Amino acid sequence: MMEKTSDFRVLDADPFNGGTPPERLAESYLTPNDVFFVRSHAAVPAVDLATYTLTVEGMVSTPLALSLADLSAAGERFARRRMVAALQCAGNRRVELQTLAPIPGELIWDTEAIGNAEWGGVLLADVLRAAGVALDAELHVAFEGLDCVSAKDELFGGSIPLRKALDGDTLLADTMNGVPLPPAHGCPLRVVVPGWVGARSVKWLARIIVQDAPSDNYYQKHAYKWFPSDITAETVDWARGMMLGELNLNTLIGSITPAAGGIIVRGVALAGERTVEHVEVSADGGTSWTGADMLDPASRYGWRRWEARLMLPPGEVEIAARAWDTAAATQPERLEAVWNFKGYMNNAYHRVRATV
Ligand SMILES: Nc1nc2c(c(=O)[nH]1)N[C@H]1C(S)=C(S)[C@@H](COP(=O)(O)O)O[C@H]1N2
Ligand SMILES: [Mo]
Repeated sequence: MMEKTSDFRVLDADPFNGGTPPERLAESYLTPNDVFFVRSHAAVPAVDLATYTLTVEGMVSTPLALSLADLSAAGERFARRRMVAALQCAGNRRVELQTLAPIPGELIWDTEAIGNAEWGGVLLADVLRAAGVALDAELHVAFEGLDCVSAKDELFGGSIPLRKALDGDTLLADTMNGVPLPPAHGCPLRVVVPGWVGARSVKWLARIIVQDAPSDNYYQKHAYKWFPSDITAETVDWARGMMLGELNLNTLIGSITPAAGGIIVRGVALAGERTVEHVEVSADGGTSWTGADMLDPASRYGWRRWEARLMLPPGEVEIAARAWDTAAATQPERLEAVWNFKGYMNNAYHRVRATV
């Protein structure tokens, strides 16, 4: 794909899926668009910008049909906002879980499926208010994209509770790092649900439906559900399980480079809707820890890069990293503690082997 760098890690050519190589993960605060991960369940849809319309329908008093001009005319109907937010696929770090048991039919991501961007657009809350949405905490806001997943004979979609949609942070974004959304990332318009799994940030957005239940879409009702560790592909009841929403606390090691007398470890950390307070690394399996320097200020939705220097004798070593959030919570030590048969939300200590 022309829009990506030559070192972009392609996991699947059709539909196009891939992400950031680990050595570039913590390179910059904002992930450049040409190395930002792509998770798409179908081909990029052809969108005619001249006739493109976003509809807002369902349980609203004034259904809307908005053109791109309606949405983007600065300061006219809707105030424009900018927000830095990390986006992460719920399946990121699945490769480690697969060492416990096979996870068939899923993309086997290492750490590629995460990025941090500055998104620009209008607030979903403002658009919902303009449509006269009922202020009922039990409602849901469903999104539908323009990409048709042929195997499912269905457009991609999903939903979030109305309380999240009205939180004043969820964006209908038309820019990414200061330029119009690239085609692979949802041009001309996508949802950005900050702090939540990437699947709810529907790309190529065409319809918003306010309704009294979560979306019936396959990607809400079936995929992107979390099941307890004792549930298997054979025993699963798809009507059960938890629809994934907020992201959990996680830290990812990007690069490990030699330094005088040891190594420098760099990575990123994020905490869903909370804030990353601290990151630490261990070279002895978690018995002792060294605090990392935080390279970015505390942020609610943006990630924080970190860097740690470890003095080590020459040899093979396994580095483990964990983060702490503002509730003084940290990550589970072992992969077994986070196992679920679909391989979502792995936030066990991140362990990477290196040679000093
Ligand atoms: N329309 C549409 N929106 C979508 C998807 C999709 O396949 N189609 N994939 C979702 C998933 S699972 C993720 S993780 C994010 C990825 O966003 P990105 O490709 O911009 O990184 O988009 C979400 N929005
Ligand atoms: Mo995803």
